[in-house]
Amino acid sequence: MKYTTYIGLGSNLDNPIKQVNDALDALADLPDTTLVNHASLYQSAAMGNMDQPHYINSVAELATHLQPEDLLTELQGIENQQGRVREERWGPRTLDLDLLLYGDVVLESEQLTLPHYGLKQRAFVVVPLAEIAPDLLLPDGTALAELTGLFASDDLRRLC
Ligand code: ROI
Repeated sequence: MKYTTYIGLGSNLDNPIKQVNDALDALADLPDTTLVNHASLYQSAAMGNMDQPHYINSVAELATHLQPEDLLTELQGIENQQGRVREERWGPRTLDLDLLLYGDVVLESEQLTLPHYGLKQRAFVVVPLAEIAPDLLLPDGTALAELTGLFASDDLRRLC
């Protein structure tokens, strides 16, 4: 079975634009997986602990034969490859890859929660996701288009 899955990318250290672009290249190279599309890059103030640099975020759409846990392992491999050390919660990071959605799968395990727990509340996830999947329905039936209106236009700046 091939599944459509969406990955959130974020970085605010060590040349964040390059980190996100390198991560998109790495996603395109994953086994049994195709990079179908990706959103523009967006800049935003840090959510949570504000005392850190602005973030660059994007979202990628993949078509994959990998199971969710195996995909998660691959994502952690890319994070590690790009110099990520397990840093403080809410702190700055070289590269964060979040498994946002995997088909319509709803799952809560020790390793993984699907859909990603913060998805609906985060402008830096919802806005790029809506750019590439404007008609998407979340597994609970929420239309993504309903969520985009909840964020202020200055929450995010679209770069390219
Ligand atoms: N804030 C923004 N704007 N973008 C992120 O990717 C991001 N990632 C995080 C926290 C620290 C929650 N804040 C963020 O992990």
